[in-house]
Amino acid sequence: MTNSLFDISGKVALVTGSTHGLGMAMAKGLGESGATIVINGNSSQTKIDEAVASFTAAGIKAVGYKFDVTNEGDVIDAIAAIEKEVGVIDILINNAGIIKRIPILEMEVDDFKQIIDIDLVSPFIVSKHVAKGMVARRQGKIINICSMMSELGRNSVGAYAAAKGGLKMLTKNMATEWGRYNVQVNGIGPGYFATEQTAPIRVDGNPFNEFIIGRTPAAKWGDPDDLAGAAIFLSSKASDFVNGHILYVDGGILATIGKPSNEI
Ligand code: GCO
Repeated sequence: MTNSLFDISGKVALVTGSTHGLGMAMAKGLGESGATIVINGNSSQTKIDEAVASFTAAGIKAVGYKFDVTNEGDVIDAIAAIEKEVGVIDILINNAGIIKRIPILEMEVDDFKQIIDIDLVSPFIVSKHVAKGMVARRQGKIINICSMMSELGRNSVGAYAAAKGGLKMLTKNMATEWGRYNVQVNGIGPGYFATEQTAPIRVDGNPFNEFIIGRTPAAKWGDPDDLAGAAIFLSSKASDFVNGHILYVDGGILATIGKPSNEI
């Protein structure tokens, strides 16, 4: 007897920025639970095709759409094509994002604006146009990928923190406006995960690598597959009365002030 609470079979899930990293891992988790996955990227059709091929080889129904999540015209056209060719979007994960690690005093305004554009404005754009259908159908799930930086600051990631802090509050506002139409909007806040994005700060001997392992009660970097459970939960019936919540999957970082490095 399997519990249907977590059953997302037959649902269509659009995951932005899902050709690699955390987006791909969450998309894979939803696909292995029976959802049809819409892979998105904007840098390379080859990467999209490779991601679709890897999902298909794993028995996951997947299709790819290349579009720029910061361009409203692109997003409108892509959503229309997806809903015509694949089916209505039941689940949206706003994962696409970038980071630039530059101290505020050295950061150019254009760099700051680019981070805000991709990491905060694009979830607004994509959600606005996907939610129109969800609200009309009185059903939908939206998950915004937040961050430790939705709650904490850190040297050199000021623009990213501003975007991810804003995304936390945008999530709560979407939940406020669309909850009455049975559209649940929540966030996932990943801790520190072993991905391409964190590779530069994860190298052996980098003090930050040791710092994060010491700062995380689980005493390790997260594996991208550790996010699948949270994505499935927030995409399924099991979370129908969860709204405006940021689910942190961080190995316990936000639970602690950390410990002195010499603690036994
Ligand atoms: C950094 C990291 C973080 C993580 C993640 C933490 O430079 O501090 O890249 O931003 O990627 O966002 O939740």
